Amino acid sequence: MPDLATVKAALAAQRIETPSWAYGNSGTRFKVFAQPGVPRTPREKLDDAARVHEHTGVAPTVALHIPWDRVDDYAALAAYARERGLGLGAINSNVFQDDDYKLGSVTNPDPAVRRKALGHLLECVDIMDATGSRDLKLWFSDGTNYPGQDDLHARQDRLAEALAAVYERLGDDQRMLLEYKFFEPAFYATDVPDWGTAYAHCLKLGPKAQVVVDTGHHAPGTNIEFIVALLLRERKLGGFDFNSRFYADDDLMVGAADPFQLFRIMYEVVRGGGLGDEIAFMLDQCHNIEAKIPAIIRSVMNVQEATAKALLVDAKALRDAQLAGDVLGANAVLMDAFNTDVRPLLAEVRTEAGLHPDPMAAYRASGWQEHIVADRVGGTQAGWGA
Ligand code: LRH
Ligand code: MN
Ligand code: MN
Repeated sequence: MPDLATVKAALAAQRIETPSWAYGNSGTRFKVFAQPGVPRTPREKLDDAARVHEHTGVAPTVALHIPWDRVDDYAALAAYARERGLGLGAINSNVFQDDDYKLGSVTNPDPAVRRKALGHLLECVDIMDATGSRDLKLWFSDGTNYPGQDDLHARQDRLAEALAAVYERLGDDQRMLLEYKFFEPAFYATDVPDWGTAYAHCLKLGPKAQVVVDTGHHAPGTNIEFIVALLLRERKLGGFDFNSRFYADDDLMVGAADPFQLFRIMYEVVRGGGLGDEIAFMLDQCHNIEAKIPAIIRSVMNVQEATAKALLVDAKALRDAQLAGDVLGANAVLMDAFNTDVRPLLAEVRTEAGLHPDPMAAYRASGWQEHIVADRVGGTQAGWGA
């Protein structure tokens, strides 16, 4: 059996980054349901993120989305975060919201639009310099809706050119994480639709270019843990955008739709030695109908629970069964870990770290929700799904 002290140490050391946009109002293209007390500024988003970290102890960084979190002084924002025990995490670029990007951003047939998009990506690296962020997250909505609309081959060339320019601009300690998504908003062909495309570009670029796996960005039935295992083996897994899905890019709470899948993913992370700092474990979610801060706390806990179960897999018993060709025995080892109730173990880890054993209860008792509802009027939209 795995050594319990080692398991606990790994759980205590785990870090999960929360996204600034999950704190703001969001919705679908049909309706944004405004909630009372949501943040009106990036600073207020950090105030809320500080609560998540205070109660979970494992969420010390916040990802920003530019321009949703545009401020005049990013170094001052980073200092504000630090004063609250937080750091600023990945900078998420946004080249999907301008009219100019109707036919694409960095793959647009018009060189002027491509220059504008590249300018934004380079500006994001400037912001990273100011915030001290390590990772630039790149997601391109670029693609085409109709066969023949544009040259698929040429679009890859344009993409490669832009990525190379961004790569060139990165500092020694900075990385770019290339995210893929199989469809939406483009419906015929997306320019970075899958891990293979992202991997091919990252491989050519070099070690500072890594693939990010957004769990909601795959076709139904895709074996995501296989992708994770493969990228880890190739040392090309840069991070996760965690969320869960029933149908497409649903952005629901991670581990809510399919906790077994999350466990299988985390098992491959553990098996591949990926539970350290090199991989960014980020949430990328929107809480449209549920209360935001508790939903983020719940999401962090879901990742912790999946991780705890993955750490509890008896590696030796599993290997013995695998080598003996014991199909049912090997499967049983994995299922035993998955079926373990790890909540008491996590409660213990929290208590040992000086935290309340139940972060949800601690948040409810803290009075923060009542405070923000009374204090904040006119919360802002996340910028997403408007
Ligand atoms: C795209 C995506 C990407 C964006 C975020 C808001 O669907 O996953 O990561 O930056 O949503
Ligand atoms: Mn994402
Ligand atoms: Mn998404």
